[in-house]
Amino acid sequence: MNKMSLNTSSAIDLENKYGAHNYHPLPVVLSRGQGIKVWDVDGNEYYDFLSAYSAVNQGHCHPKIVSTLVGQAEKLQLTSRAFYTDALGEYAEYITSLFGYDKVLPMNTGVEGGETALKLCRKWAYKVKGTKKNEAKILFAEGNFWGRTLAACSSSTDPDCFEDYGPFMPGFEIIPYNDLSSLKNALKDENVAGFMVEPIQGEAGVIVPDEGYLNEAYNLCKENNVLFIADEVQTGLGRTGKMLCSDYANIKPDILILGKALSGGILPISAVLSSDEIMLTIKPGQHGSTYGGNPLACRVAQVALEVIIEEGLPENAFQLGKLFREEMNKIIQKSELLNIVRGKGLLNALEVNDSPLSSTALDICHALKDNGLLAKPTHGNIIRFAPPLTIKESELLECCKIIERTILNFKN
Ligand code: IF1
Repeated sequence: MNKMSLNTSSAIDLENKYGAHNYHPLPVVLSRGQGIKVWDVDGNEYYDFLSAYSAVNQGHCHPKIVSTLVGQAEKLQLTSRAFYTDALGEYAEYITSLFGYDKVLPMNTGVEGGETALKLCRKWAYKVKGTKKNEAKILFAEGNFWGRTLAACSSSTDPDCFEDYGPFMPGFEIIPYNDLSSLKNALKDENVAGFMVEPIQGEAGVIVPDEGYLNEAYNLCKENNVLFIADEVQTGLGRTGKMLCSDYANIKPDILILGKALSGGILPISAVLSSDEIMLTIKPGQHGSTYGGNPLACRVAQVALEVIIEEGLPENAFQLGKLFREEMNKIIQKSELLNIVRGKGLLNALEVNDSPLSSTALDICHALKDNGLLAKPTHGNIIRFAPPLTIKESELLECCKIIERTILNFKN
């Protein structure tokens, strides 16, 4: 690892001295971003292959999104939902017609989207399905990750997420991911009201389920009058090579959760989309948030979606994702260090041929950083690669060369 400059080390010291230690960042101090690149405080340039965990699909500081942000910020930023604004209705019409739903409930972070979806599911169970009050159950898949709230921790199977945060939310049940028989079995319980699932499990290590799993899971839920809730916070908005990862399965989730790139990485914006039957079970005053649906977020989200469409980002992710996996497979052939590459679109992961308890994947990420590319391991021995979807073929090939050079020169 290169020796740290004073700028870098002083910034790291400050953050460590005064900031909570709830992360262990790579030793790089970023100060500027543009498109697929970021620069550190010493002016070193890096390709960003994390995209803030798929929040920066449109590239850093996208000019169209920034100018919309600035324009609205100078006009009206936040009123609360105590009043109407000229931005929310237009945005709500735009996003509901874009994804084909009756209504949107605007929130801020992805986990608030998840919480909202689960509250809608429970309300719908009691008010529409007729489940006995406080008996509704919701299914989650092993390895799921949908945020850091106590409800999210209650559905987690990762000790780092739930340890010492009990007691946990009742009514949550965990079934294996990518396992239709366990879902079928769990659905025999008439109190099950919903199944919340990621079409590809991001944090678990970019786990792509078998062809047909999502479609069949959706059908099983339909047959049992159970809501299929798609958490597309990370997989949505072009990341996996389609506008939604659910599109590969030709399914229309009963509740769709979006976040991250819904703002192009400019500010926290999430959205929950659903039908009138489900959405209108929540009456005025029964759910909300100070910032949810604020005019700044509405204008930014709408232009962030327009950019995804106008610039053909899902199609670009589809094509360049294939190229990336082809290039990674060539490296795998040349190196003992790597097992496999997996993913869809530009959500991919390399599995390192070492114990998940080893630091090899992290050490490789340090070496990648020294070679000008930023990536981070998810669990243990898996490195996630997720550049902004605006990346060009020539840039992707340049990054594949950086990854190849790093892997072939890597000394444990
Ligand atoms: C962290 C992980 C990724 C998500 C899915 C909901 C949320 C997330 C599928 C919640 C958030 C973020 C959270 C961030 C790191 C990152 C992450 F490593 F934590 F698991 F991407 F994989 N659904 N994921 O991936 O959205 O509330 O954060 O806006 O907490 O460390 P949020």
